[in-house]
Amino acid sequence: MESNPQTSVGTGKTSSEKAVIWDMDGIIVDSAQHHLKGWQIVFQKRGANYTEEDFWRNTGKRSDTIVKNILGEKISSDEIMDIIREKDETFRQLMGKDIKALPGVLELITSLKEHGFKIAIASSAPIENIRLITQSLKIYNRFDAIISGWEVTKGKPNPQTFLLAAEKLGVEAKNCIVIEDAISGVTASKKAGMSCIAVTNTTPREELQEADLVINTLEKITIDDLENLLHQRSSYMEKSLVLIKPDAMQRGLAGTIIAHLEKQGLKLVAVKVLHLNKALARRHYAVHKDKPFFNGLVDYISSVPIVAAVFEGEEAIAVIRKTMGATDPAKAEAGTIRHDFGVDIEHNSVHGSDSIETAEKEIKLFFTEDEIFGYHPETGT
Ligand code: RTP
Ligand code: MG
Repeated sequence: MESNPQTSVGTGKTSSEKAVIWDMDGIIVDSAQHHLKGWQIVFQKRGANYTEEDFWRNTGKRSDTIVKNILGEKISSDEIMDIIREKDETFRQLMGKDIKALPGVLELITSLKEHGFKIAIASSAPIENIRLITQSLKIYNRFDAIISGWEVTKGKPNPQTFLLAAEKLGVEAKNCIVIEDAISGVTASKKAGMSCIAVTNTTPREELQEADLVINTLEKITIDDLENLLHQRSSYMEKSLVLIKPDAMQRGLAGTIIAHLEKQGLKLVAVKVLHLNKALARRHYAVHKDKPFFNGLVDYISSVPIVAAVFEGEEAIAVIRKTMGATDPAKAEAGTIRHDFGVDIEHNSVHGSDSIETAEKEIKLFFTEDEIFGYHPETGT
């Protein structure tokens, strides 16, 4: 018996490490027909029909979800476990005779390890299936972490499986690429804030468009393609400082403004209430120090306690500037924060950084690194 791949919990804060997280069924092996057969046998015994269409609709989902989808929510958890055990035993008997890696898989795993990528399996399958397949392909020990469907409370399309994989690997979500064939897996990877390559092994191309890259086979994927995906992603992901200005604070609009920004898909990664002193106000608005309105602006922003926040997301800076609207509320487009809540050019409710460089400087004025939490959109958990 081979030893367990490393499963220690990382800090999640390392920045240079990168990882590829593999789905197993439909990506590493073509196991669909054996799964279908296994399900058909157990469902038939219980008087339910399980068509190929049912099968494809449920692909990528965890077994307990599939049982409930077919036999109804009322079924007891003991019975669910019996059905799944029986199905998996049948599956492993059928699969055991027929384990072949899909084209390009073994070569890509070797190449990833040579190029310093960490690799994990994050599958909805039980650990017995993962062991059977990876041990028979002699790749079990190559993985730095293995997550089975039963280690999470919510299966794909919830992002938990992938977030746990990233945590075990000690690699930030934005530096992870998921390889998936199922729609639920692609959705989970995007909710986890990861890049995604979808392979059309089991699902038509047009249904996988949420992925960053859709390909027909892993044979053609190169390390350069993967590096490009990560680079593309890191250039989209931005942080921006947002201040809720005194006029909005005095009218109790902080929550409303934060909600507006969250609705744009931005994530709140740091927030505090503070009363700016003049020195901090001057440093924050230093670019305007020679403008006639500078002193008034400094007095205003330091007049009462305000909210400072950091938002993160794809092109966060542009998204926030657009959501805020023009500096002068009178010129701001309808529906923008400044149009809806701003009073005049000074009392314009909100500040947002205007470039990547200013965002970096401004965030450092208000927050230490420990106060900022990385992109970690654990939706529904
Ligand atoms: P902010 O920095 O506050 O997000 O606003 P912004 O980028 O849209 O505008 P910016 O040009 O950076 O100006 C900073 C703040 O100065 C005040 N201002 N007053 N009286 C004036 O002509 C004038 N021009 C700018 C505004 O309160 C603006 O938010
Ligand atoms: Mg500005």
